[in-house]
Amino acid sequence: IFLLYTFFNYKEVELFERKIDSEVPDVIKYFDISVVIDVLRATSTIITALSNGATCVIPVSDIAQALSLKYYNPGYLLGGERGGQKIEGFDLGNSPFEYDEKTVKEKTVILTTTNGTSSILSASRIAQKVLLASFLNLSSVVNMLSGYDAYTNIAIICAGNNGEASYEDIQVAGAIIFGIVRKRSHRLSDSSIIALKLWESLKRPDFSGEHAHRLRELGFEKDLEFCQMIDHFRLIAKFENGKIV
Ligand code: 3SL
Repeated sequence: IFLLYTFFNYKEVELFERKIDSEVPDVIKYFDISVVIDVLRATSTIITALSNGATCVIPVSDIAQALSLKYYNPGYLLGGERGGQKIEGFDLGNSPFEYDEKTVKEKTVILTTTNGTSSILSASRIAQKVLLASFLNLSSVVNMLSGYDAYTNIAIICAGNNGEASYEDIQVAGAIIFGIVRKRSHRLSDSSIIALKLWESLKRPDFSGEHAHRLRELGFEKDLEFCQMIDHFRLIAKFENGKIV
């Protein structure tokens, strides 16, 4: 059976990790695939950077690590945010509009964000393969996942918002599940059913959650409009060997 499990925020992944460590000591990677979603805005921004020709994006969880990577690789672009705002001394923030072709083509980007980059790193500890999703590359992700065999188990990891669920991330999770369940037999966890039912009731992005409000207050209205664009890009973004390509 094709299994789909949804985490509503990446801190849940850490709890899950502890649980499988104690219950199943010799299991190294529990899921075949994990799909990380931080639609506002990390995965939307990374997918934009790669679509605009960035060589790769290196996700790191903390600022010190990002700065040290930049120190040893001055040619890399250093991007990221805390509290939604560009970090002092960094080349770029976390708005997809900053990652245009002129800026990122053939460049390696180091990125650190509040929830998104940590979610990607957590995902790689529980799954063999890690993909990134957003509304921007929705159909590419659905098509890829639908092609896996019947024994595949998939974790959809919503980055969430500082340990809370994010309304917008769960919509993307629901849209992915909606795409898959029409194509093949499946079994869904309860959290996946919740995400699916949410998307079935909405049918289009509704960016009215807490994080969207905060970004609006910070003046990122255009980012919100952009991140709602379904299938703006055809792209599969994978995290492997420490890099998103
Ligand atoms: O938490 C994150 O990773 C960010 O994407 C948050 S923000 O949209 O830049 O505020």
